[in-house]
This record gives sequence, structure tokens and C-alpha cells, in this order.
Amino acid sequence: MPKILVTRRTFPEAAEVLRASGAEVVIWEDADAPSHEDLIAAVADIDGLYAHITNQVNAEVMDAAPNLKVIAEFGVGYDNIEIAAANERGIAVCNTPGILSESTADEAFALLASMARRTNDLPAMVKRGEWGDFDPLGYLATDIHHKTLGIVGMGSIGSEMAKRAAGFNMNVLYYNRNRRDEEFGATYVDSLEKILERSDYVSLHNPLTPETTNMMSTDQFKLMKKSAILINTTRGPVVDQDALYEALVSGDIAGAALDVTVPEPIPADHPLLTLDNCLIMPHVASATGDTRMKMAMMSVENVLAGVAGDWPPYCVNQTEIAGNARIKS
Ligand code: 8YV
Repeated sequence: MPKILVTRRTFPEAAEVLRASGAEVVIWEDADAPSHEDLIAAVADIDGLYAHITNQVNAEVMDAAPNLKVIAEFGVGYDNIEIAAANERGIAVCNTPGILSESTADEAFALLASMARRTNDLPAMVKRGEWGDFDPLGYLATDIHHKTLGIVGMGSIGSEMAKRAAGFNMNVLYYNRNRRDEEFGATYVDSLEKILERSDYVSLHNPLTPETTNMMSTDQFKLMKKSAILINTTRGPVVDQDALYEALVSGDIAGAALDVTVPEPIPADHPLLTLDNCLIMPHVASATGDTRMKMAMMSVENVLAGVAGDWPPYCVNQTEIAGNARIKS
């Protein structure tokens, strides 16, 4: 009987499908995620790991799990998994692509709209009883329509962002490693620098890799318009937060909305939280009931296929491990 560890609580429907497979299923139900040491102890005899962003699944974890055939990440980003170590060991790594793109773009666009139309700071002012007499020059916001949105990373989520922006009559630019066949009305720009210079809003949708770590730092903020707003729904380390704080305080850019930070959760005394022109959400772009349920079911599909010795449907390293895959041995 294969054994599966799920590192966070999950939907009852997902747990039921896992258990109905006949596998032994251990679900980490604690309020806190397992520590690295807890994880190492818990993986000793597992065949499948249903993992979450809360844990780094590195070579040490993999070596503590000699039977591990498959790691199914709950999410499209799998930067918390040491993919080179998984490849070396023939462990299949899977994710949940596609199904969360629209929800994530919905949130990214909501952040853009909130910063533009000041639903971030003005309601707090009203609650403080500071709503003064009508003033034609008071509480001015920034338009969304006919402004330029720069999308960095035109994958599935970036494409959904472009579609939303088109509905708001925005001009949309995108920068991507390769020009896309389908552009959703957006115009390709061949460098990060150019898109930063031209955009009123910059929305990040590229994955976190060694190359994109601190991709947005002092030099990049200086290239942006002083009126520009940054939206980050990808991964915290893509933005150099100290440089962002400086840029927001000095006026190099006008505002930022972050769904992701370093670390997560961001400490309550973090300098970014003192700024009115910075909106921070607790990494919830995919967090709608419907989407999280789909992600859970896709993770279940992945982990069950792997422990049964089949290629999981959303395996990201099938080519890399084709010669040494544990699921086939
Ligand atoms: C998840 C995400 O909520 O898919 C991703 O990459 O960031 C989110 O959808 C997160 O990974 C939690 O595991």
C-alpha cells in the first residue's frame, strides 16, 4: 500500500479521493506547517508527497525519503522544490497549471484597480472621519482606461491579465523571453528596460528563477515613470524589497501592490507596511474556493498517478527523468 503525505490541510473531497485509492494517507492538520525537521521525519517511508509553498523540498528531504516517486505541488510555481535534486533522483515533480490563471489575473487586476482608484487608502481616511467638504482637486486618482499596462511574463497568467486590460481600454505591452504567437491585443517589447520606461502600470507574471531574483531593483525603479504603479503577484524575491521601499519613499515610483513578499508572512513591523502607497495582500491570488478546489483535485490526480507508477498528468520534469524515473522502476 503506497503512503502519501499531504503537508497542509485539504478539502474533505480531496482527502476522500486520496483515501478511496487505497493509499495510506497522512494529512498534516496542524495550524502551522511542518518545520523542515518535521518534514524530514515525516517523509521516511512515503511514496508520494503532496507539497505546498510552506516547505522547501530540497535534496535533504528527498534523501530522507528513499521511496519517494512523486512530488505534487499545490500551485503552478514550484520554486520551493529543488528541481535539479529531483531530476538526479528520478523523482517526478508536478504542478497545477492553467486552472488558477484566471483567478490570479483577477486579483492582479483588482490590485491594479485598487491602487489606481485609491480603494486602498481612501476608505481608511473615511473611517477616520477625515472626509472633508467636496474639493474639485481633492482625492484625485489615476485613470485605468487608455493608460499603458506593461506585462512582464506573458504565460498563461500574463495572457489573462492582457485580456482583462483590453476590456478596460488599456494599451498593453508585454515582455517575454520569446515573442508569443497569440498576443491578446498586446504589443511585444524586446527588453525589460523598454517596458519599464513606457508603462503606467507594470504587472509581474514571470516565474522565480536565479535570473529573475531581484529582477526589480533600484536601477529598474529609476527607469519607471514617477507616476507608475508596480503589481507583483508572482513571487516575493523577484522584487528587491529594500530598493522598493526606497523607490516608494523617494517618489521614483508612485505605488506598489504586492500579493507576495519576502518573507511570507511579512512581519507586522516591516517598513513597507508603514507606507500608504503600498498595498500588501497575504499571497491569495489563487485563493477562491472554486480555484483552490480545482488545485486540490489536480494535485490529487498527480500524486495518485505517481504512486501508482504512472506518469502524472501535469509532470514538469518528464523529459529530464525519462531515463531514471522511480515511478517506472
Ligand atoms: C498557491 C501560487 O496558493 O500557484 C502558485 O504558484 O503561488 C498559489 O496559487 C501557493 O503556491 C500555495 O501553495
